[in-house]
Amino acid sequence: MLDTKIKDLQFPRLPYAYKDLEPHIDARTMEIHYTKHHRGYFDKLIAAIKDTNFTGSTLRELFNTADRIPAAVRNNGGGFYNHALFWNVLSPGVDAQPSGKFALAIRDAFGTFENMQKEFNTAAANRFGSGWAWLIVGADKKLAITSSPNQDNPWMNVAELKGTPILGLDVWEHAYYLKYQNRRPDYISAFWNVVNWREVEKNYFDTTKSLSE
Ligand code: MN3
Repeated sequence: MLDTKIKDLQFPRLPYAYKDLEPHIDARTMEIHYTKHHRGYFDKLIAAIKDTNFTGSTLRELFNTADRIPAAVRNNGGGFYNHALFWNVLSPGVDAQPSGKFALAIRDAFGTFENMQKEFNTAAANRFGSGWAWLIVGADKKLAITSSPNQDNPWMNVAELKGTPILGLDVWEHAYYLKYQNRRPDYISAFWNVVNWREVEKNYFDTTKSLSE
């Protein structure tokens, strides 16, 4: 997706039904989030690049120049990418936990799996206003936690900590307000019940492999 020309991007299918993440994330929130918010970022991105030089650009190129592109391109480009990643790292009926080399990499960076979750929870809870929390792979191939405001992400040249996001959590109120109202910490704890570790692990291996090439 990062290296596809923006004019060729497709709006992705949701890999499960709206109700499948209940009770942790409710069906109504999923439906609005996917069909209105995510779809909105996609449609506005396409509208924002129409008849500009950006039609032949990729998301990677936009993110590398995030501080120099129009706000509508940065915000909607980030919003499109971030949600596509987010849907894919969620899954109903998760049983798998991180294993093998990925579990070792978590221990190497954070001491324990629980410490990693704690650090992630703090990043997600303390992000003021709207934004995202991330588990990323740095250029040194080490795992780290960060967060970003609005629809920014760790690919962007403006990121506090740059890297490849392999797990993300949307902490915009639209992601949780219907079910959790102001209780963002409850939404964050519920999120861990629906993380698709197989997909996160795949993202980790794809990233470390491409950093070795
Ligand atoms: Mn959202």
